Amino acid sequence: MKTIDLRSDTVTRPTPAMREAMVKAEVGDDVYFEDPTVNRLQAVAAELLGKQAALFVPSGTMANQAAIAVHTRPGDVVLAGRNAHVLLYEGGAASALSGVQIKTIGCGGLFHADEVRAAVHPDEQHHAPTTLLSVENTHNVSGGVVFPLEQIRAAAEAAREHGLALHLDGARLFNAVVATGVSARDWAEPFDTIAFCLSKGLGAPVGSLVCGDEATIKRVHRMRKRLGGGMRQVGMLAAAGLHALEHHVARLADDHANATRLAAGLRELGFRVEPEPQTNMVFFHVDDEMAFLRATRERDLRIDPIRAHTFRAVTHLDVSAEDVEDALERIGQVV
Ligand code: TLP
Repeated sequence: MKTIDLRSDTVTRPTPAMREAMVKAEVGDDVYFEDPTVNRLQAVAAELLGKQAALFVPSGTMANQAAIAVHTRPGDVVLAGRNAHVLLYEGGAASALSGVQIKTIGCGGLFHADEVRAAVHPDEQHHAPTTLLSVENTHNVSGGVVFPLEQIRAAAEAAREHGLALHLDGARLFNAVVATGVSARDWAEPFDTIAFCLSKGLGAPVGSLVCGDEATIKRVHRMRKRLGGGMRQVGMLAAAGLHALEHHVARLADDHANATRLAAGLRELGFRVEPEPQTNMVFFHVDDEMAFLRATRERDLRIDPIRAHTFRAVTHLDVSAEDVEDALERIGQVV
């Protein structure tokens, strides 16, 4: 039986065409700025997002944390949506490495401008300075929901009124692009820095980019070195990223259609699916998590719980429409 892995879109393996691009990549020592493929990827990413510069980093976590480090000083407060990845899933890096406190606002990962205004501490000695607003789009733990653009713009305006810097955790930015038709450039416009991942739905084996203006990216570059993320002949990985940006963006629509189909099928089987999938994630309620986990694993179906009684199924490059039907059949045997 074929294993169907819906745990995350991080599990994708490079396609034969991507592997070929990787093998053929021209390389050099990137710490000396001499890797032509990395340089090309960074130029393409900066152009796509409408920013002056971009930096290739090993992971989404390093992208976010290097950006947080350059926008803040120890003791500062960073505002972020509830259950933000930067708070929950990055090993405590924001407090351990940057010494900042993350204060969550809003509901379901989203928030409004007035919630930003209300959360900023007064500029007074008792309070820690609030210096950064971090937005996650699409929002992972809320079910891959898209943060509406107008709401981002209003929140960004509120943040600017108080002198906050703005960071976008756009690990799955291109899912938002494909789901809405809004360009990456438009999504990126309100932000000083944007992190996006090549290694999720885009299907590259590794890598993320941080985009922003020249001066900020120069500081992120120094931070990458400090974090041990200075890499050498990584053109082979950058080639995978270039291939992903060229060939794997439009096809994210297939993942979204597969998620919609999976949600419908789960409902037919009696599961409560919430929220309605907007991108490539399906969250559904299960009473007995352990029994469901065991029974699905026995059928070579991998889906993990994301919190009590809630499973997250993520569609991606290595899951076809047939696999979704197959997965539903296996789940049907379980219930
Ligand atoms: N998310 C992973 C796990 O860490 C939970 C996943 O399977 O979804 N921002 C967001 C919104 C993310 O979802 C992730 C990864 C990251 C940042 C971090 O990326 P990596 O794993 O490359 O450090």
